[in-house]
Amino acid sequence: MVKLNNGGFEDIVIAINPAVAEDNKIVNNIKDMIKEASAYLFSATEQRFYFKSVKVVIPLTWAAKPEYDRVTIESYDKADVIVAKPYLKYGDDPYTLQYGGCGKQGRYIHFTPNFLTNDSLHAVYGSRGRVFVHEWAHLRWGVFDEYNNDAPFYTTGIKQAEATRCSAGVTGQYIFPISPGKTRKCKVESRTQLYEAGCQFIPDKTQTAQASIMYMQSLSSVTQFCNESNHNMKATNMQNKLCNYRSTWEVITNSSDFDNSAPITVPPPDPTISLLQAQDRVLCLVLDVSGSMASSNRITRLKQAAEIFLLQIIEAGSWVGIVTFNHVAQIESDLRLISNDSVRQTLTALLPTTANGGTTICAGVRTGFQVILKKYPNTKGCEIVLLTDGEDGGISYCFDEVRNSGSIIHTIALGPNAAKDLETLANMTGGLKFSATDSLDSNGLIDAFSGISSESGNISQRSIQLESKSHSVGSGRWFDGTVTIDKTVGNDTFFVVTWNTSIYPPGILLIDPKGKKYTHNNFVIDNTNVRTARLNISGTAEVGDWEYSFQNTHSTEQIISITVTSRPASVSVPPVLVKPYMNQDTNKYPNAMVIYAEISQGFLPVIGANVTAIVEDEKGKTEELELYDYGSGADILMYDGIYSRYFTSFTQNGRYNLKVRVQGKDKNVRLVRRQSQALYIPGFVENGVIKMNSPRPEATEDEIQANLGSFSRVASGGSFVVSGVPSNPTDVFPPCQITDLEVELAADDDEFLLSWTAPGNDYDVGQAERYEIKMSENPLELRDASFDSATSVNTTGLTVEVAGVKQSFQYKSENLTKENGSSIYFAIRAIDGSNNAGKPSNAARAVVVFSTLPATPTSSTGTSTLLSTAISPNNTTTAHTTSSAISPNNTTTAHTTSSAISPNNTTTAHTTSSAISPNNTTTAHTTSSNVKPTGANDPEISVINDTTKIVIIVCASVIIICVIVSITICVVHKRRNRSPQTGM
Ligand SMILES: [Ca+2]
Ligand SMILES: [Ca+2]
Repeated sequence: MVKLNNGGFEDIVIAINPAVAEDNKIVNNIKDMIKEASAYLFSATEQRFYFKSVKVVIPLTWAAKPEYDRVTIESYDKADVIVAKPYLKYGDDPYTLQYGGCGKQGRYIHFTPNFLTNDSLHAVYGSRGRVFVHEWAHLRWGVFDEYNNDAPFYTTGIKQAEATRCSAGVTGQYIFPISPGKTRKCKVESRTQLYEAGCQFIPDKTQTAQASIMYMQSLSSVTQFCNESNHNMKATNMQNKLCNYRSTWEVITNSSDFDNSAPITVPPPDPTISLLQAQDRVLCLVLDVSGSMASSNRITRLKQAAEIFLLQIIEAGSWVGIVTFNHVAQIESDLRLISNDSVRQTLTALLPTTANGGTTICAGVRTGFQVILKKYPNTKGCEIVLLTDGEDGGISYCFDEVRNSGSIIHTIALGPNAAKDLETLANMTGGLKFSATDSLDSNGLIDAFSGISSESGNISQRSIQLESKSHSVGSGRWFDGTVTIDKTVGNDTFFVVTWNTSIYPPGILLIDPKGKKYTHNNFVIDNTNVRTARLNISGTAEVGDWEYSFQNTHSTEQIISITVTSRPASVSVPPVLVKPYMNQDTNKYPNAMVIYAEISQGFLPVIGANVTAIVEDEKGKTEELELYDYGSGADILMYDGIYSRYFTSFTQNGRYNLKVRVQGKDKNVRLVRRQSQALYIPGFVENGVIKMNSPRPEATEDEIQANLGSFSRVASGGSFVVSGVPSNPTDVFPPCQITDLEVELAADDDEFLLSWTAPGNDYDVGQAERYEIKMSENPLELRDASFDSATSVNTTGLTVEVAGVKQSFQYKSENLTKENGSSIYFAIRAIDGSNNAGKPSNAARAVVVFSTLPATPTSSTGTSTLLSTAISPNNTTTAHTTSSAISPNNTTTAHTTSSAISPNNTTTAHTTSSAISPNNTTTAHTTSSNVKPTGANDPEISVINDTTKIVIIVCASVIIICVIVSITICVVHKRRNRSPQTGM
């Protein structure tokens, strides 16, 4: 919860992972880094922002020191910056996990201990303070990298390529390493018009370029972000793609931080760095036992769910107390150390089973504090799990106490009447927020309790939910399913079955992957009104598919549920984890929500999983939605392990809760190079001498492709609150912005091939009705304000696919002026059946590049102006007849022939009035038809008429020999010599 106070960022939390070995150098270097970063940021932001205070959270695994304060609401899981080892042995690249798009805050910055302690890395990343500012801009302002490891070069014309960078004024040399110490100049490949693979841009160590921090903060001259005047719009980087060709400084100046600040005239003070140490987990359950808890079986479900928490979720070594409350509060148990199973059992026996009286939430919270204060001098860093189903207008009376307590309050709202202010307690303390309905089909209360695991970063002890499912099962009927136990989990595995009516358990059959059977005889049955059967698998559970079958032996239909939890199998192998979250936790209709699920093993993204979000409203109505990691719609990056989707199916006002199910089927965990990192500089040119750094260490495929096998996960994503939903909603949700538009010049014709992922009727769900495509030489014209007035592309014949489907469209540019190296930008938007128009897409860039013609005897050469002009399908205006000498893409005779005979080909006689006039209008069509050899007015260009055929014969007879000779190589040459360039 970083605050901005008069330009100073306060309360930035940097947390060290408990697995990092104690090293004071890490802490000392963090202090130096922040101090340097503050001054650098202050100057880079024109004296607007600096770092005022930072809290470093030391893990409990480090020795205690008197200068360490106790943590309050800070935790590893919520930290802005984490210090943790990379999962693989390589990879000290600092990076920021970004998921929300341009201008949106990221999740965290990750530094490795080696990055913070190994000074030799300064040569490749620059000083740590500068790197921190680079990452901070990612995290805080949602700007993106201005380099691109995947597209390191872009073309600017014939045999001309440039390094992807900002500003373009950064100077250097393009070199190709041959052997250690030996380099040569890079070549531009004619096929791509880019530098060959392996070519590196080596910047001059000394230069004058002042921008940009998001490109190469390590250059001593770089002290600024790229701004409107020096931003490089041609660079094929994420900043241009995701921020629509705006400079990083423009994005920063559009932030709310900028609105809430002003230039500071005096130098800012040095940052204050405080050191806090994490402590043992101390938690008190504060449970509502008011009269309303007796309805809808709530008190029984509370016991079922709280039992799962006490027996299966809370980590060994934690301290737990229990308080119940109605109009008054009562201590059921003082803090007990979870040292063994009998303590867990003792605590569950103290869970409430009866309910009556009123609801006084503040009394419950205060008594929870009392329980903690009996053992500790204050409540800092302690947690309260507050469950209530009741209305209580008096919550605000204890807001101040809660705020001053330094404790974290997690809230669980049960049923539709839980107090509206409840979440405020969680919001002010950084606690989790859950809601559970009275619908038994959803297992919501068990999911809520299962989601309250420690945020210390010590995942080796974490309980992980593998399955959570409920079904209404008819008398005598079966409820079957499969749970996959993968090799990253398996310790302390519990299968829990609950039912809601019969006093006897249902028939239970559970078969492990080796065929071993478990029945109700193996389960511990609680035949009191709690109705739970629990099986704890001893040792490490067998890896593979566990099949379960439950038969309802009761005379009437009843709800049966299964919950499976487990802990990691080994301290050395991180488990696959699922973290669901939303873009916001309160939403006003008609804004859309975005649902995310981050799936990872260690810091590796897990890709290829089936991810389903289940959103339930207060009345128990559920909506299921697949989440995707394809880099379209709500998902900004493909294959980063963050699966995303818009959610707009709001049925009513109030709380909604989110649950995510994940199934991985024999998928590999794959390392995707993290975006939003600091650039690894291959070397510098110093006084004309190239000095290379050691090459960037890369993990091998074998190391990355650790086969994960199948896995199952279920995770609660907490709750959100929606207001303003009308009683009879109409369609107000437009198709989402298309973010993955790409364009290339089709290789064998004078056509642009546009491709993108179809948006939906409502953002990325459903099916839109039509598209609008615009084009311009200036991408800025294709933004919202001027999109309508930009030149339209005729989209006749273009149909709309269902959301998520990759589709393409070939567009024939009749009259397009194309100078060599000129850029043409396209943008697209979708419109739904209710005329809601989506935002214009990213502007995709095509670079028109014609290469020099090879000196073949029959082809036109660079000096053969007339011929090349006449046959060039790309040169449609007289203005270009001269430049076209070198510009046609007819590099083989076969091609020139086909160009010459193309009925679509325009001739020198044709002067186009508009530089970028597409064939969308009748004018364009007329123009085009005017220059046809036939002079036909039919705009249908696909028909070859008689006159054309004559032309074919004439042309063919003139150059027939060449056709024969070169027919087999023409395709190859064409592709080599004409180079489509995509914008990204
Ligand atoms: Ca993604
Ligand atoms: Ca719609």
